[in-house]
Amino acid sequence: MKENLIHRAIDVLDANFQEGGFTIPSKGLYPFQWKWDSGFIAIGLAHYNTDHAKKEIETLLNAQWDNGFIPHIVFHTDDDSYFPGHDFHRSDLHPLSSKKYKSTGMTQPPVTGFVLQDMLRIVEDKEDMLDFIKGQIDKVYDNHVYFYENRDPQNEGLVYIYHNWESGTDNSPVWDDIWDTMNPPEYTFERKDTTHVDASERPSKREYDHYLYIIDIAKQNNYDDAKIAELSPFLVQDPLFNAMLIKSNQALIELYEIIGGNDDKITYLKKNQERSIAAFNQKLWDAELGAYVHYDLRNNTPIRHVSSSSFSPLFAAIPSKERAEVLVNTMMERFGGDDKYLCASFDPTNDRFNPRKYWRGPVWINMNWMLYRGLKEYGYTDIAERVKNDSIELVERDGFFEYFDCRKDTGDETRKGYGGDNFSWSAALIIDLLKN
Ligand code: 2M8
Repeated sequence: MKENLIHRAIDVLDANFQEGGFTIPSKGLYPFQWKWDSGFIAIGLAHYNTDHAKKEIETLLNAQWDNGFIPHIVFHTDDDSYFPGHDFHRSDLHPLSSKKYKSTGMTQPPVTGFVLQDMLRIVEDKEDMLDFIKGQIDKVYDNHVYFYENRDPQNEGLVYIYHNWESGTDNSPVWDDIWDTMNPPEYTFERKDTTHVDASERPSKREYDHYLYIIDIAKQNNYDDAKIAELSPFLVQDPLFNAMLIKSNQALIELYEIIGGNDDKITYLKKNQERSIAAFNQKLWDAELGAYVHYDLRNNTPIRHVSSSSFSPLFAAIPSKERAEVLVNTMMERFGGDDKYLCASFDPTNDRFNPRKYWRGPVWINMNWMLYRGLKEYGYTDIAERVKNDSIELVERDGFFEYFDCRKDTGDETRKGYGGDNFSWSAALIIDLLKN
């Protein structure tokens, strides 16, 4: 069974690998290279095709801008089956954007640092991988410097995102609170996602109006970070995004220590790491909910909902042992009933929960992979095993889908997976879980 699932996962990844040396998340629905997808995909690839794993990271980092920024989508081809494409995003508006690659002007969670470390963990030929890392690591470091120097206007140690697409958890109910503060124009555009996936599983037209409006404001200011910080109606300190930065800081520190030299970089990372962890625990912890929450920097208010992002700090060793205990209890009480697979992407006890719609409730394999690792680190072996087994069971039964209904009994005779099929990070991370 295990070997068979690994083979099927490899088939998915190989079919999605493109001539240009990168892997699309899912055929039709997502036809380009996405930043955090690429990271998770490289982890899967490292188990069986080191060359492809390296290529995946290399092509992503080749699209880095001169200010250290790494975009969320790299438009390697002119495929017009995705909206909004490069002609809407117009990365050329920023004076330091890549002259070689068209991209978006927004980013995604900074996973690449810890991905490099995971690639080293996985491969047999450590020397060869370390050589590769030596050639790439400074680009990832520059990306972290970019975040600290441009995305932290109050110098708190926490970086902001200016768009829900930067969070990775695109239409989480968390953002509903922000949409309530906005009234964007009605845009006329042709959706492409709903030609690949049923509209009931995707964001609404009105939600897309909000998404496009925020980009318009950034474009009017040529994607200038200071202007965005001043003007964007969406400005959020996201626990998932900041946890990824912290996890990757730690990985970069440890990799630089193996490589030797680079003392100035290690010092810079350590200084920021300490500040970030302290600020994270101070500002994003909600004692009443017993969970980490998002902070709306534009409107100066916490967004008090529990989502799978609330648990991602476990993966980055952010909470103390005592706080981790409270956090895990919250998760088990709200998300962990016997009638459910771990872990829903949004609080099942909240009215906004929807078990089938995109980031509003379903289980996502990348979030489970991080949760599994975090729980294990803190000694919650049984719950970690449950997360791992639930992930494997869902994929085995429903297929390598993008997301899964978290209810064990859905009321339907036949279960199915949701969103895109043959989805790359579901395949990649199942390989890593099974080989673990
Ligand atoms: C989803 O996001 C894209 C926009 O970036 C979309 O809906 O069109 C999200 O799940 C995101 O986290 C993911 O990276 C991307 C590609 O898998 O799809």
